[in-house]
Amino acid sequence: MARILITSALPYINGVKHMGNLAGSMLPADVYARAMRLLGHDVLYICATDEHGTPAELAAQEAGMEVAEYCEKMHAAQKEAGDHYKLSYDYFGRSSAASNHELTQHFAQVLEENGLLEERTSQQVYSNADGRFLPDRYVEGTCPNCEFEKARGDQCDNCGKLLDPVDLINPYSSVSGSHDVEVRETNHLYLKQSEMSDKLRAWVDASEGWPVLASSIAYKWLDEGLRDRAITRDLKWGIPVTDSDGKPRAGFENKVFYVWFDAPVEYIAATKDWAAETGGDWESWWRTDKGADDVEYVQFMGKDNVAFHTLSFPTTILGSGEPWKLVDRLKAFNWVTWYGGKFSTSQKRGVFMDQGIDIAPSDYWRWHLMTNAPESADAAFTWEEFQSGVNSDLANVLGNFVNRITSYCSKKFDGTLPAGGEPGEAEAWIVKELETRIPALVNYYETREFRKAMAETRAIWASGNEYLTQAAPWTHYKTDVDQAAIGVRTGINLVALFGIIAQPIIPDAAAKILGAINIPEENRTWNFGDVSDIAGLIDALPPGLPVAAPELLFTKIEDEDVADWGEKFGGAA
Ligand code: B3M
Ligand code: ZN
Repeated sequence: MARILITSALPYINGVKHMGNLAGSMLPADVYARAMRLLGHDVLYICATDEHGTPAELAAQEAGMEVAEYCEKMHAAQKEAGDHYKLSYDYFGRSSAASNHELTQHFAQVLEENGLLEERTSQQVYSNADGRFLPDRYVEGTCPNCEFEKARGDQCDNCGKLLDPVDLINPYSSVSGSHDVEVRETNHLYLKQSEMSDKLRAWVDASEGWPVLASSIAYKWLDEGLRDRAITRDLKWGIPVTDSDGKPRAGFENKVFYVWFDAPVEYIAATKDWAAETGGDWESWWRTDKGADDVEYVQFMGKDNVAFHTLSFPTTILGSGEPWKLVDRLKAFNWVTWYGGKFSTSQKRGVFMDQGIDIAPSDYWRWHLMTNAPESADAAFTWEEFQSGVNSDLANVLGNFVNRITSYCSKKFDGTLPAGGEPGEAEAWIVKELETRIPALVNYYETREFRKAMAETRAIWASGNEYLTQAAPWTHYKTDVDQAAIGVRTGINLVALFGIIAQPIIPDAAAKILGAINIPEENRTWNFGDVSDIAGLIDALPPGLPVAAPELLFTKIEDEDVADWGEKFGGAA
């Protein structure tokens, strides 16, 4: 039994996330957490809302709310959305929590003591109309390179050149549109990442089990040379910059820490809050001097977050000189696209988590998004594939199997698991099938290869239908009830097995299946025992066990549904 700490990238606070966000961090983390729990590991799955930064302030302003009030409301909305999709967080925290203020300020302090922070002056665009300094991407103007008139301060979308907002010609605020902007000097704390680069490279070199997507991003940044970066911002909402005595730092009274400095620290702070609520021992998960040595820490995230998790946050951790746990395994995802394009709220393209749940049960989304996980490349969502995956895999393969054999058992064997009969050729076939497939399935989960884990799951379900074709209890029933009995008994044992392996992906349907055949909670774990005894596994249930057909498991998605959804949420153009 291992101790596994799991975090998924913190969803940003400014709105309920779309299906692509769900697929690229929270959902796979949840599926992994569930599988590892079933395998008997001690799992802690932590997530939180990421609540600071300019976009939060602007979203609150647009909603006509105080930012604190807005964040509270959106945190609740995101928590609810997560519940709808059965995300089994052990704790869902908030980066604005007191614990994170304290810990973020602590990290800044030790970094400063270690000589890794420095105050530097820079020039930044200030908008008089908005009464705020503007982050680079909120300044627009004419590109000095190509004369495109709507270039953003960080980059020109027309010619692609990376820009500095102070170089824009005729700059204006994209928040208010006001041209009443000026360049002002401002002081910030810089984290000297450049000085940490050898240490970081050594750590990346020593890492194991990162997908190429993650390590190649880390090396790209290391090879280009790490730049020192400002970890403070001229904003009101955020974590105040303090001195060692806890008082506001002189000259930083109107500044806060940069959102990407405090957000990853929230992984730790949320664990502290989890511990305060549950009596758990947070240090045993995070401090290598307090027992976290034997913890395997796995992070899930989209590819745009990789640099922050492989370089920035590790700079904070390593730079602190304190014995904090660093990530061991990092699972990064590409994008889910909407028919090959971008999700867009304003253009009504794509489905967001709060809408999805009114369209289809969470199991359908979970199955579809995991079978199409954007692991090795971007993956396009289409309603057509959503329909075909649900209909063929869930309804036809799994649903049909379960329904066929449980109904037959109800009808011909009074709804009790029959005794009698001897295993024959068909049973030998399914045993052989499962002897390779079950270990493969477990292995894919352990290595977080989700598409393969899903494909293996589907193949195991499909082997059940093949088994029934071979065993054909309905044919034998008339002449040899015992021969029929072994087919039904094996079939019902397979129903149990199929429900048990379905749990991480489609927990609701799995619970219905396992409930209908009365599998006690304690027998639903992945204690598959010795795979050399698959024969025992498929004859484990006690004869006499009451068996019923579950209520309807999966309703098929009709073509009209697809047409209707395409109209409402965008689809094939
Ligand atoms: N909030 C993800 C994003 O908004 C970001 C993740 C933080 S993880 C510490 O792109
Ligand atoms: Zn340009």
